[in-house]
Amino acid sequence: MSDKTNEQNPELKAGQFRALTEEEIASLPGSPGNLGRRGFMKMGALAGLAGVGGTLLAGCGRASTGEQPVSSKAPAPAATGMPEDHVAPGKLDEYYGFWSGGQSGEMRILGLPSMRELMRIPVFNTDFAIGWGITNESKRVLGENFPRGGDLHHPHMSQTNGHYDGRYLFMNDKTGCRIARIRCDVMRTDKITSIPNVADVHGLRVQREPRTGYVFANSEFRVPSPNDGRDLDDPKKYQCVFTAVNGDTMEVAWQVIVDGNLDNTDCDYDGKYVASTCYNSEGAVDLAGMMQGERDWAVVFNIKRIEAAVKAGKFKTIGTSKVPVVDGRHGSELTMYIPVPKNPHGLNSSPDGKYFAAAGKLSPTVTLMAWSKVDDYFAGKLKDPRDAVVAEPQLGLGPLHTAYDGRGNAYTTLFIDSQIVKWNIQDAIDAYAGKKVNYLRQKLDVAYQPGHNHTSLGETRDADGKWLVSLNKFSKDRFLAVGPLHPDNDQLIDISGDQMVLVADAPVFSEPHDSVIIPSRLMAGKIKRIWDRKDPFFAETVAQATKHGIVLEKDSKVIREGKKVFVYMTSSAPTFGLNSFTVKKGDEVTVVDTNIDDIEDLTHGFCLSNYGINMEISPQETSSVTFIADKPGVYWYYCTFFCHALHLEMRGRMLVEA
Ligand code: RUQ
Ligand code: CUA
Ligand code: CA
Repeated sequence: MSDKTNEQNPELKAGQFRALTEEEIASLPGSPGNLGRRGFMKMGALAGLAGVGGTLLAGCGRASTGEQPVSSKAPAPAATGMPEDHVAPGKLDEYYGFWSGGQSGEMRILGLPSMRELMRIPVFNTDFAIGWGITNESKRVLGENFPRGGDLHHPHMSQTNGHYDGRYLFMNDKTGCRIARIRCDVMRTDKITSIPNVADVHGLRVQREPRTGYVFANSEFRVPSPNDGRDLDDPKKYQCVFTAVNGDTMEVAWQVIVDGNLDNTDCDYDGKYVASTCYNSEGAVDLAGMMQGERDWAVVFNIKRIEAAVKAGKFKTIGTSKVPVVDGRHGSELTMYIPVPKNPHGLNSSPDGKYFAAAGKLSPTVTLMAWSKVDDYFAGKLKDPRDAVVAEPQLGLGPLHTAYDGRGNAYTTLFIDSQIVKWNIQDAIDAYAGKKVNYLRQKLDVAYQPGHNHTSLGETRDADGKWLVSLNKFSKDRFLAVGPLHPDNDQLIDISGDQMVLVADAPVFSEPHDSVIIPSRLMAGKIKRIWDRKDPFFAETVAQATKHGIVLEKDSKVIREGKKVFVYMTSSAPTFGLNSFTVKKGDEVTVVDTNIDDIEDLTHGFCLSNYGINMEISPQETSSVTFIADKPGVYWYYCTFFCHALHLEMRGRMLVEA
């Protein structure tokens, strides 16, 4: 590899990461060095703490009729100077946002506070732009016969001792019953694991302590066990299992059978417990049935006891799966069922490591439970699991998810009220104990109907209390019309002061459920600017070339093995190593292209006309694709990433003999 300098930053060698300078960091919105302007931007924005009635709409009628709140009680900052989310041209964002892409199946990277979309990372979907689902390298990750799509809900970054560690992002595919891992150094999906014995995978979280460790996944839909045609219409025999996956090997470690179902999940900060909400304790298969009980529950899993049970062989397996499955239904010493009203949804641990909150959804309350009481329960010192509850504040209609600022406050989305409610944890605890205190701090109208919310670093010990995003399911009138399908509206809210201040609306394509917000300084130096030739992502392709005596960095050559043809070529702006190659109709052709340019941002593509093939080949990357040359004739391949003044001339011919 040559020692060329990086063209954009001449002081750096190619591939070196250029971190923000102190000066640049200080100039970013929200930086300590920039507090003057920030303070100046704080406007009144007081929202009324009008009484929260105990009335509860039956279901979410107002949401589905699309009725809107009349006015926003919290206006955006006045147009004096630059808005707080303004990131000047050439400046870098202070935070990364890793955004779920919902049923698009992809993950997205945003910059905060600008809310600019920086990149899309295909995960469960196919993507022609980079050839995800087309290249051999991506198919090795996706597996044989992969479903061509997925419903990605919850991205979470790996942690060490309750701090983000920049190694991996993990996420679920609700429809395809899978979890995926993205390598943060190259921002590429590197493993996808299918979860057995489940009908979907919804809630997902990572172990915080001592590290990730386990990745925990919920199945929400109850099905027969095994789901092989037995007990088809006998819902009493349906079940859900909770799953722990080893985040290093991505193998399923163990599963736990539960009563009811499992919705969202989160774990503690001590590595001892993980908890999930259940909204279908009724075991119903219709809407009315699932809303029958006034309470459902949160179920807590005792990780050490489950590991011990598995080790002692106290498990079974289901169907053809070899995964150990333990029984955690009522009466088991592995679990604790804490009654919670009503059809609870989000489950969120507080960054002080003390509490976890279940949002009531059909109850106007959030139920706050203490991990220390869970300790007491498993030690036999607490008889009634309900005594783990330390607060149950009344917040408003349709509480779904709660985020934290690290200063003792919690922020809960109210789906039906279209609001974020800020409340104080200690005051809520005192009120539950009978003191006369107002735990409500502010209600902020959001537009409209929020699902998840997320604070910067709020799911770690480092919660910094700067930003909150409200991931709103409806945008209605907030953007230019684009057809009957509307974008979602992700709103950026400044929470650094006493009052929440709405800062920006950001339209997003369906349907981000969840996101994590991570300081860019934490990722500094961790993200590669060009590929390493030894990268495992294409190691198998390199090994195959070596068997053919090919040195990918210099050889451009065709090798035939019977009806299999291997076409090796380099790419270097603005030429492919092969100007043409010839195959016969019916040959199985494998094109292996290596980008030998080692200049940052100099990506090539290989697109083969009329064959439905395109792939990205970034600097120092090798990409390959295998197809049947089933149409005789001349087929041009051309470069799809603008790489040079003669980019259009970067092309060649595949000649297919009849
Ligand atoms: S959970 S808001 Cu997957 Cu709430 Cu979507
Ligand atoms: Cu290579 Cu465009
Ligand atoms: Ca229920």
